[in-house]
Amino acid sequence: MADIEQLNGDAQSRIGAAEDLAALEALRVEFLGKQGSVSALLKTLGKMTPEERQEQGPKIHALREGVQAALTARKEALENAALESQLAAETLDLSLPAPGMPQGSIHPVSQVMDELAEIFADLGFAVATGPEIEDDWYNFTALNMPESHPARAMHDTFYFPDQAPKGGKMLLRTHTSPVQVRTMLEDGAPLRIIAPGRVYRSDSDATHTPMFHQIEGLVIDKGIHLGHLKWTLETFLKAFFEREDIVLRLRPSYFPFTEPSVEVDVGFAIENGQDGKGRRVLGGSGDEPGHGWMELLGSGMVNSRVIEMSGLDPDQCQGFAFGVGVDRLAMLKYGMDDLRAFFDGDVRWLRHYGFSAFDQPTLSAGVGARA
Ligand code: 2U9
Repeated sequence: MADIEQLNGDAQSRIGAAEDLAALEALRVEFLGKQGSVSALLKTLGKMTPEERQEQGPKIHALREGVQAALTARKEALENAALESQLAAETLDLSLPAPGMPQGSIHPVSQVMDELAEIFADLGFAVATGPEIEDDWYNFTALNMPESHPARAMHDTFYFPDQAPKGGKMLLRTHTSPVQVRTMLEDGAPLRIIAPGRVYRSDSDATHTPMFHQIEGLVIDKGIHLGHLKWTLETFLKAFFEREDIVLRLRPSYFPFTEPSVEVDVGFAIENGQDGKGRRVLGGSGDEPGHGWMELLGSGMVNSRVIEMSGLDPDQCQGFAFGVGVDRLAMLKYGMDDLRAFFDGDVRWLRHYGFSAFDQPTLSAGVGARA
């Protein structure tokens, strides 16, 4: 009897203290294996008198079951602990860059698009998108450029050979303006949207690529006037270039979709034909000493015929619109000088001018802040 209790106590405490599965297996063999101490006790039952067996049998069987249960419980505990430590060691943060792998980068055009969306979201503008393959009604006619209108020649257009469903011509959009026409037809007034995206013109030299990026803005409401346009552009450009000393000059111009139309120049300081960073200034007219103007964007009050063709009443609502090349904005802000390099996919250029995925533009950190 004393043997059984002693053996049980010994087995339970050693099994409970087994440090790994190998140690536990050794204990199983020591107690329950063929030559094991518990098995040896079981064998003694055969040599006992029936009375002894009746008394000792249940105790020895209980001992064996208790040892077996302790082995099973300890095995489960050790396996769970092993799994926990494996899971902890193999933690994988999928949001981190893969170690040893080549790093991708965010293209300056994508970065500037994100910066613009952030700036205009703060001014209450929603982002609108639409198809890059358009028909000529949305791209031209609705924008006051009817068939045979000379203004159509201002855009060198890529046409498709097939006809549009309504009989017109299919084309690659030459500006993002058809997105605003579609949004006006669908949502009506009031409206405050920006339409960023790819546009296509048959044009190719150092400053023109057949595909480029535009962002256009449109505000439609009651009582909108040129003052709203000027304030919006000033606020946008100050946020984008992250400086308060931005001065604008509005010059009369002509676009078929706006009346009046204004081209907007940004003022900058010139010292000896150079800007503040020592770069030679190109295109500055320099009509004031120490100061030059750079043409940046086009804009105007939306032509009443465009408002009408977009399903709204020009006596009830007015609007302003503007358009600017995103690639050009990126070149000015981040100092690239050749537009064609934007679309070469040269990894050295991308590594140099690209952004980290962590450089998320936010107004609080400054839209151009690098992480
Ligand atoms: C609607 C009505 C009016 C958008 C406008 C411009 C002036 C403009 C150019 C800037 C450089 C194109 O990328 S660029 O070559 N854009 O000068 N865009 S007003 O006017 C609209 C748009 C939509 C319904």
